[in-house]
Amino acid sequence: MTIGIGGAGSKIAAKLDNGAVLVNVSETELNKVPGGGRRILASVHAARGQFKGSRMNPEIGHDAYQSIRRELLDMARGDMVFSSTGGGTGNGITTGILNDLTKANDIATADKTSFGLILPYAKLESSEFVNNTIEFLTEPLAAAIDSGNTGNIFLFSNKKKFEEKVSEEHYNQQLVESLRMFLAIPEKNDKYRLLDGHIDHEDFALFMSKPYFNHFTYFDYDPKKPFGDQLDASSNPYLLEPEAAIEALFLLEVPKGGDPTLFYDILQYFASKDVSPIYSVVENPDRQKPLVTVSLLYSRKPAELVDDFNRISEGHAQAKVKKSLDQWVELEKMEVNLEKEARRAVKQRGEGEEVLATLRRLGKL
Ligand SMILES: Nc1nc2c(ncn2[C@@H]2O[C@H](COP(=O)(O)OP(=O)(O)OP(=O)(O)O)[C@@H](O)[C@H]2O)c(=O)[nH]1
Ligand SMILES: [Mg+2]
Repeated sequence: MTIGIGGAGSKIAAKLDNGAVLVNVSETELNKVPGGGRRILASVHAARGQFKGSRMNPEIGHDAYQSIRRELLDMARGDMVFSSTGGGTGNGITTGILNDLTKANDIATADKTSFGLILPYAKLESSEFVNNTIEFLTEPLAAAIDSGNTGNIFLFSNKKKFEEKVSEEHYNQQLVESLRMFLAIPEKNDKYRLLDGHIDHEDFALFMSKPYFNHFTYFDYDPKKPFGDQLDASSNPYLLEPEAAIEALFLLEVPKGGDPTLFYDILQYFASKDVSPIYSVVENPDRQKPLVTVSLLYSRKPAELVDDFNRISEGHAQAKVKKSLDQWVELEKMEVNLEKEARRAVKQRGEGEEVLATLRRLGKL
């Protein structure tokens, strides 16, 4: 089952799963979402009906979480939850879920909840969205991951949507299709002739239950070129860029009669990174060229996470993100950020390292 919370979360969950449970504090918003299954209206203390959203205020969402807490926690077991991090409803309610997971003991593998989070594109989106996101990443999300009680976290980005001016509907469709490629791995193992390795539903569920960030991608694999170069050039544009992988999984689909030994080079690449992936190789008669679907699990500390978010924002948005950091992140983390900012500025102006040294001496860094 899939759960969609707030505007973005509901629209994306409903596209992925016709039986998705959709949650909002606004009846109007709930009724507008096409597809999906059951609707749950979380109650805020409104005098006359609930037709408004949380107006970008996560406190309202968090408040409303109390009214659906038990039901939602129950449903979220072994499930995938979608939400944006910028608005009030999705952020507030998902914060509630994450805080409760952080406090829980011994969540079984099969009961872990994975999260699909939609991050704003700070360069063009409002600073409320940016502030809410930074608070969400550094506090409830970081704590929940540290507790080891979540499953995979997928950090979707709206960068491509804004840069390429894609309609919301179309973008959601592309994002969901991309996610489907990854989620289809166990079914493809059932459906196609297995040539080597094996990823069954249990293996896949175990992988999904690990408390790391998941960056998955897929591309036509050219066995004559180094796998690593192709992987680096093919990161998924709907997700934040990955960091060094801790664990990995891949499915290689080769055409009919294709070479079933191509995967050894991929294994070797991962071995050079000290990663032993789980994998499988199948024969897909519909393919003309080998296709590989890869997933990397990686870990980030809160400050680094904000930095990743910062990196996709670019240009003048840096200032906006930094202003928000002043509010939310302790001094130590900010210093790291200032140093980076200074480095970037110095490089841009073509000045040398000595400027940095001077700034440091003056106590500006
Ligand atoms: N990709 C994508 N992003 C969306 C969509 N709808 C909203 N967003 C993004 O999500 C953020 C806003 O969050 P919403 O999900 O609309 O907010 P909410 O959780 O409903 O909270 P409130 O509206 O404040 O009550 C912004 O970054 C938007 O760009 C969508 O359908 N697709
Ligand atoms: Mg909304």
